[in-house]
Amino acid sequence: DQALVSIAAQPAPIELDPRRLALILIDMQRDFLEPGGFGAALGNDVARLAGAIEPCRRLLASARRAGLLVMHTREGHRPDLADAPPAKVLRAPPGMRIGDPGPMGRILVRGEPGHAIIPALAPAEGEPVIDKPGKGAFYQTDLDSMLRNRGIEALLVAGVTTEVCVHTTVREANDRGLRCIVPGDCCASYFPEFHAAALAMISAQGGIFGWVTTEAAVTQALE
Ligand code: TIU
Repeated sequence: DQALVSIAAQPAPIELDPRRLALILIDMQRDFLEPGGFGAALGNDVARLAGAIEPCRRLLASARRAGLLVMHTREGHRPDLADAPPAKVLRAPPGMRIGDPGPMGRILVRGEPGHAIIPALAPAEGEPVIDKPGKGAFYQTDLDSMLRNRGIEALLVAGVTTEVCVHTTVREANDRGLRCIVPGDCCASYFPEFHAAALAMISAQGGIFGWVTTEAAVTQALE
């Protein structure tokens, strides 16, 4: 089939129909990437995530050029915090919890400046933005219906953080029968060793959760 593309990946190259492939960019929000947000409130060095921005920008451009379905997620909660589990809220110190005021507005709350996707990766008109209360993009969201309605069979999953929201989403998608391809350079973690281990876990055992690749390999395949 001439419509198929082959992406170089670990543990093996993967052949895909780009009409059934979507890109989902996970949580490239100011709350995780900039000082004063949720990521920093949890005690992390947010500068560790900056390296993923430029690869994500190139990946996004390639996906748009190839006409893929492009989706974005944002982790966050209702302003009344009714959807925020106490177990999640109480994990940060008082004054730095979800809903508390910070330099980018209330931490991890929808509609606040910190909740926004960083300007370099701003969603384009018509690209679905999925607001999710948890780590996985399928939990309490419309994502499953959106993928079914578009006949999507495979996902390029990128964003932050590798071992938390990217991994949870890959695991959820894999159990739903979707093939997941993760460009590792388009992901980042506050813990470099977790980033490396999380990618290794995906492609181990013959690709137990999916395939690991790079932005360049995806871009080349989609050209
Ligand atoms: N803390 C951390 O590494 N990640 C999150 O809390 N959320 C996402 O990964 N988006």
